Amino acid sequence: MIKQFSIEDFRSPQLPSNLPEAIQLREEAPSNIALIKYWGKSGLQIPMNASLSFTLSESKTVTGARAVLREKAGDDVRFEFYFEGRRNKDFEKKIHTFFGRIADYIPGLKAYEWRFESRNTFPHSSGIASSASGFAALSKILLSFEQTLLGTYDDTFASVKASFLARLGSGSASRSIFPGINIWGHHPDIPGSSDLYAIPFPYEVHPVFDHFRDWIVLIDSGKKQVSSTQGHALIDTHPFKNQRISVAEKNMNTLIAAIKTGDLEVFGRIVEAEALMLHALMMTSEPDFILMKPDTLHLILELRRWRADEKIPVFFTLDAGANVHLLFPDSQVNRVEHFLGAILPQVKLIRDFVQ
Ligand code: 2P0
Repeated sequence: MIKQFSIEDFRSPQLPSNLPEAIQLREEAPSNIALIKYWGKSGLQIPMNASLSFTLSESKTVTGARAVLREKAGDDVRFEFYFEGRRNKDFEKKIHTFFGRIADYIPGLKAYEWRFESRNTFPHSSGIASSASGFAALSKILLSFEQTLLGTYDDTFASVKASFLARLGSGSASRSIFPGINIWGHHPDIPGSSDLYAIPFPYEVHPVFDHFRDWIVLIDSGKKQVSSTQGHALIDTHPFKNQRISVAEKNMNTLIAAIKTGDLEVFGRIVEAEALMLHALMMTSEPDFILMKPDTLHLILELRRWRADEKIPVFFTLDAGANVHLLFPDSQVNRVEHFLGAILPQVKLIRDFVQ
């Protein structure tokens, strides 16, 4: 179990007086898919409920950084951010806010002038959470930077601090630091869980989840209809807010038990209930959002029919969009391929798996 850290633990010691002139770093981080959903937050990125996710393997952000020592440290972080070869001012705005939140925890940040170059291994607007992998990769760079200046941290602390920083960029990014299964947010029954950072699943995972698949069916690759900021804000005044908190807490306990024992039926029931509840919350917000498309529902209903007929362990989850994530054990790959070919023959697919 990971020991509990407080905000104070993430403050860094004083920098040495002779800093290196230039530092070059490169890190990558995968995206993740939430099974217990994070939807609703308060204060500075404090989640309303604990969430649990699978870290993916192939869908990653790769970021390089070059930091050159400034003559004198400034009051502001000086940087340029290039995404897929082009300077990206939209990302710079978000990262500027992020740096404002984390500068106190990475004291060397303002002593250098930065240039970041970043790319994703998955298609743009594919519905894969690029803010999760993007802020996780950036946070890992900041941790390597700090260790270059101050000496190496113990691996667990370095990852926990990277997760702490990543959360301040985007909540779900906190869950992209550790491989496998991550839990972010305090839960009364999970020792070591914290609102400040994610932890790796603190129990034994049943082997049925080894190399577990997440195939993302791209129903719609258009721009997101509801931004995460807007989505989280809708929960503040939502009539079902308190029920959501208690259901999420219970679902977490049931899902954890199913992951330990390998009970795929219970696993699927909870994962699908969480996906539908996320969408139900959006459909009952003020204003409301209907994010599913006809093909989303078509695929879900056909999947359920097929599953009932053939008794196969293939389940779905949804993000805040129309795309469907199919979750299943390694053993079902060929059958899922056939099923999709019959139901949505032209559809684009990203084949990923749990790291
Ligand atoms: C999740 N989502 O748990 C949920 C489920 C989307 C649906 O976290 O405002 O981009 O940056 O903390 O992490 C999307 O929200 O939100 C999200 P911010 P984030 O993955």
